[in-house]
Amino acid sequence: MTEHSHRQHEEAEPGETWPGKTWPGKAAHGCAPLGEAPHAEAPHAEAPHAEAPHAEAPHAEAPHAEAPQGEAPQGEALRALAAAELLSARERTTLLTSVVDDADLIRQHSPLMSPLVWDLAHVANQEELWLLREVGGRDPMHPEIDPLYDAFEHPRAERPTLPLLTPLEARRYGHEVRGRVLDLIERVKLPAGPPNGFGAEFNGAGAGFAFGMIAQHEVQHDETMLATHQLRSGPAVLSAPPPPPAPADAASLPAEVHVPGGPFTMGTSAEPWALDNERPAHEVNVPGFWLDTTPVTNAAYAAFIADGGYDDPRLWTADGWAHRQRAGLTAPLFWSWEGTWTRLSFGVRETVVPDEPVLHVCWYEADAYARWAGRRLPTEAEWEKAARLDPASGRSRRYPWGDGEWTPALANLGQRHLRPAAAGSYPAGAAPCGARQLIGDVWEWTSSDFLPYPGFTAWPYKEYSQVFFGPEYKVLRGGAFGVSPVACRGTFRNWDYPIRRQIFAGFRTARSDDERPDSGGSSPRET
Ligand code: AVJ
Ligand code: FE
Repeated sequence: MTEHSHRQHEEAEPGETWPGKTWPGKAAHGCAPLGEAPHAEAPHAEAPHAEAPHAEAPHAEAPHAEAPQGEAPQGEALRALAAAELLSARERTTLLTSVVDDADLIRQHSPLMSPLVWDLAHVANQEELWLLREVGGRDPMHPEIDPLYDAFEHPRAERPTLPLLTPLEARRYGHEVRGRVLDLIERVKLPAGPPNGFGAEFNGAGAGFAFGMIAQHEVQHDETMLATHQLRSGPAVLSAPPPPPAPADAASLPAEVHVPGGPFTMGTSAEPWALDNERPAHEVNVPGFWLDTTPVTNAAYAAFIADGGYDDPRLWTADGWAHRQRAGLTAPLFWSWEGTWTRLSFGVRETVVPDEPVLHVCWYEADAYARWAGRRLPTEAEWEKAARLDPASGRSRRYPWGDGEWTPALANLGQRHLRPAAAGSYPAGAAPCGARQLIGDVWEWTSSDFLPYPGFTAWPYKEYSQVFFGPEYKVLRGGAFGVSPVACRGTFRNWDYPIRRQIFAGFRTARSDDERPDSGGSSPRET
């Protein structure tokens, strides 16, 4: 596809930003000097470290109005939680890499993606680097393979040509690392630190954060591997029960909900496993706005197509129109017109379901749709305010439903279903403003560039987030059905190029208080 060949020219895959480039003693190429690489000291004895002084935290905590995180697990509870999260991530990794044969694991299903066997060994390699070496002070197990699994050394398109571990070797490596990590979790000292150790050395007070970071890394690759499965051709190998049916009130929900103007606390300094780009908590003033109650549906998106949305340059930004022309975009990725719209879903061609959120659209398509609807994409701050602000207390909560952990009744997460639920689903997970499905179902494009928050400090190294900050990447929020709850919360930030469509992304639209409703095309619910 044109779209794919175009993308092959892109460098730095955002997909591979996580713990990777600058582990101790490893030279990096390109831009940023690596002065902030994690400490590069000699191997040390396992976990005898005294608690690191909290002054090592990379930023001073500003006063903020976040919900208290009194229940943040510490000590033994943290040990159990870390082990459970790592084990559940591995169950999913194992499933995604065992439903296809070895030839399929080695094959590259799209130039946008790594062969699945690369993800498998990369996950193990990152776990070895950050947990066994950094937390546990162990020597490298197979230093010669490190460069193969450094996401910055080789773009995805190149990975099939590397002398990668075979599927058997990759599985064995993963098992060996994991066995040692489970031993380490049992024995490591997990001191109470700044919120579970963010910003503190991994061989000291930062150990708890390191385990959470690696659990989140693996589940993020589980989502990446799920996207590879969606791109792969051949008979279906994955299946899952459908999400719960839409509740009775789904059809009568208001099209949009109001969020009053005023300040709110964006980002977090209290969430124990929040990654560097989610920090610190800071106050942002967000003027009043209206937000779609649900993500934009397939039916609404089909109306945009039928109305000539793909043929009207006035609806697109200049870059968006150029991309639409070059890539020949006429409908979401995986859609095909067969007298009716059909879509390919994990190897099964099906009729597009009208009331499901639209999936596999790029930022340019989302932006054009919003203009057609007389609206715009929400900013990242608007999205987070709608999702987190509790008007009763004035505090920002962890999730739209409150501070309590996810349960399956609250949002479509965790690859339990392989599709989004109908728009209007999950009433128990609604935000105070009335918006539904802010968490789960589909990632939601926002209008915002991926930028650091005031007071940002890169941790544990610049290549996780910092090297991606700037106008080339747009922020996505909320998480999709393929995202694990351990890597999903009201503050979590994802980012990608505005042309990307293989991710599980949809969107919802917004308008400011002073922007009229229906100033442009049909609103989503009039179709
Ligand atoms: C944060 C989702 C952009 O998978 O593309 C995994 C996460 N970085 N390994 C991605 C990640 C390195 C990253 N995103
Ligand atoms: Fe990675």
